[in-house]
Amino acid sequence: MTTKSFQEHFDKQIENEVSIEPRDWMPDDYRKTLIRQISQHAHSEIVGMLPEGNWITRAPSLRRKCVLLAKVQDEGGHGLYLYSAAETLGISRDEMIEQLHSGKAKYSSIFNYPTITWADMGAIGWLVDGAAIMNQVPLCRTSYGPYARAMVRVCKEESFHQRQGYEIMMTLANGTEVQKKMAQDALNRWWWPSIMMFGPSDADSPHTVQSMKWRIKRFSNDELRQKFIDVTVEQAKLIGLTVPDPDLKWNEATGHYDFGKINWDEFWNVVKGNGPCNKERLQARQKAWNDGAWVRDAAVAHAQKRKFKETPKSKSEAA
Ligand code: FAQ
Repeated sequence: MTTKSFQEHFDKQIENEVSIEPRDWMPDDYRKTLIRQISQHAHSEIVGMLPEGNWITRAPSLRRKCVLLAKVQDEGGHGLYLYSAAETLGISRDEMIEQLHSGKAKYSSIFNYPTITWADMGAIGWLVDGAAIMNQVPLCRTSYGPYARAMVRVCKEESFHQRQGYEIMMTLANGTEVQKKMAQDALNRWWWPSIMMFGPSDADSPHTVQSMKWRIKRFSNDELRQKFIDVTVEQAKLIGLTVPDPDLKWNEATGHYDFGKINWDEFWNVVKGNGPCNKERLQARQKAWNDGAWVRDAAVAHAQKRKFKETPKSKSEAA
């Protein structure tokens, strides 16, 4: 087959919704885009463990502690599925980790904000996992098979995460004046960064058009952001909290909420490494990687030892 006929076959698969599998031919740029997106996604999951990990020892009850611990563990698991999905495209885990540690690879901007009160655990589950679900449910139908299949399980778990966060917010919002204030303060601080999670507006998103043609992305950044705002504003109302956007207004004609201007300078500043916690997050990841070196070395040594034991002896040795 020529490159042209490979390309035609690939285009047909995309058009007919036949998923692309690791051994299928695919254009170089499709492969590169997937490696970029899936590795960024994997990095986000494991960096995303840090802001919440900060509260495991200080959760207000044993129940809250168990739930938070399970959630943070799930995020680590999501990272593993995603690194494995990216590896099927021909990049190694070590290369991806190196790109994260050197600052070459991005991870979600949201995880560079601090978690200063217990209510932040509620806000992260409700808003950050809520935004992640909005973005990731369509990824269950993304054109690359291993990524789509990983997303099915991830989305089930994220949906539990979103509920546990909303439940924390509901409890605080129905609590004492101080607790309600704490919940409102967390919403005030996490609202805009959550809105930014969906990425730049469509006009400024260099990758959306091509990724949608390849059916990697099923919706644009702005479409998903709008869907998120429409459902989340109603959830805030239900628990008596106020979304910190004076321009937020239901638009009868469009059937959507109109919302205020997003501070894109803040977004790009955080993406470029200058957010409140970027340095701290990368240092924590580097430390975890260095501290775990002995575990990786031991696993390699063990695998080699087993392989040596299992290698069949030659005839002369056996005699
Ligand atoms: N932060 O042209 P686009 C989670 C970059 S998981 C940082 O729109 P694309 C679970 C983008 O990479 C959260 N960088 O790009 C959890 C590109 O840079 P490049 C992560 C961002 O790829 C919860 C440039 O800007 N989820 O939360 C961000 O078509 C709680 C231009 O942007 C995923 O990764 C950002 N927010 O669309 C864990 C989902 N947005 O590479 C723990 C999968 C954009 O050219 C606790 N990813 N950039 O240098 C996606 O859907 C897409 O990659 C987008 C970006 C939508 C993030």
